[in-house]
Amino acid sequence: MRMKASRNLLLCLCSMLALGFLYYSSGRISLRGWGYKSLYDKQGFLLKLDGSLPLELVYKYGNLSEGACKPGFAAAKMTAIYPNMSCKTCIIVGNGGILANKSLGQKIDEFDVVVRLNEAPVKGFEKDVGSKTTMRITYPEGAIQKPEHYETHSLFVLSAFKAQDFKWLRHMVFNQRLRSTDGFWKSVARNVPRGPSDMRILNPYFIQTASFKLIGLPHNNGQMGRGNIPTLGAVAITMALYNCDEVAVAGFGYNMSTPRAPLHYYEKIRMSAMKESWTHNISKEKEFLVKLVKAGVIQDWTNGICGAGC
Ligand SMILES: *[C@@H]1O[C@H](CO)[C@@H](O)[C@H](O)[C@H]1NC(C)=O
Ligand SMILES: *[C@@H]1O[C@H](CO)[C@@H](O)[C@H](O)[C@H]1NC(C)=O
Ligand SMILES: *[C@@H]1O[C@H](CO)[C@@H](O)[C@H](O)[C@H]1NC(C)=O
Ligand SMILES: *[C@@H]1O[C@H](CO)[C@@H](O)[C@H](O)[C@H]1NC(C)=O
Ligand SMILES: CC(=O)N[C@H]1CO[C@H](CO)[C@@H](O)[C@@H]1O
Repeated sequence: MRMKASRNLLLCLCSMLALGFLYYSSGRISLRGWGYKSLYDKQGFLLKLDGSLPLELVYKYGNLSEGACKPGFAAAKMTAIYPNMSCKTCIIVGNGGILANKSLGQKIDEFDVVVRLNEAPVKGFEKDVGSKTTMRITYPEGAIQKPEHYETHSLFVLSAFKAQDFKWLRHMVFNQRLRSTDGFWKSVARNVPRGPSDMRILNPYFIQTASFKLIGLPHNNGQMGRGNIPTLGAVAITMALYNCDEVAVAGFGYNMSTPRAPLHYYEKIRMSAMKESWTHNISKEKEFLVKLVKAGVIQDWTNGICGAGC
């Protein structure tokens, strides 16, 4: 009796193994017409690693050896248990003259979040740059100086690059007089018509990430200054890449082969007036922007980043 039982068990095990092998190999070589869906694609990569992961991660991880660190894994799993169905589109409106006379205003206003930089005006330019401003990211020297030139509703976001920028913000929040402009490289705004609840400080993480991780500027032993400060535009794009589902830009890119074209959309200064920058590395930053546009990470609505080149 015992013999028979174990022989039956063996038989059962054998057929299960055989079935298991058939199941496995049918997936492996993708035989058609077997009546069930393959676990593998035509190249033999695992298709169904984990249903709660987005397909591109499933593909990626199907190839990873066991124990390898899986980038984005925790975030993807969190999204599965804390779903957020709202999807946000953002546009960063740069200040470039390339925005002039393109009538993009209406399209810009359709974005959920419209980010503007420094003193870029809206009033009088609505047709080209839109009328909506969700947030205006600035540093003290770039902030709009005349209170009446601020739009009525927007978040005022300080991108602080140096210690005294925080002092400046404190003066703006508490409506205190600034004693001197010492430490600023240009005259700064003396009044920002925003209540404290409409003010924010941009997480410096985005400056650091833009500078060292994305653009690849030199660390200079931790000294911020010569050639390693990202432009505000690059910082804003980085912030958007971390916070938005889709990111577009407009008004980016200076074209030095058109020296007579306007530098900014709101003033008559020409491209040829642009000064060499001591702090920024424009060519290195351009490589970064071109990479983003080429890969389709961001959409460039004025086509100034690549021109005819991408
Ligand atoms: C998986 O590995 C194969 C062979 O090493 C490689 O050709 C393929 O690009 C890899 N696929 C992914 C999604 O990493
Ligand atoms: C935009 O149009 C205005 C009015 O037609 C013109 O004066 C200006 O030069 C144009 N700007 C550009 C950059 O084409
Ligand atoms: C910009 O970066 C490039 C490549 O790293 C370097 O050769 C060049 O000197 C830098 N320019 C400035 C102005 O820092
Ligand atoms: C710069 O302008 C020239 C001349 O109009 C044009 O051929 C080129 O594509 C432009 N480059 C960019 C990056 O826009
Ligand atoms: C489930 C969840 O977290 N939903 C949030 C998604 O994001 C929107 C706005 O960004 C919130 O209003 C929801 O509460």
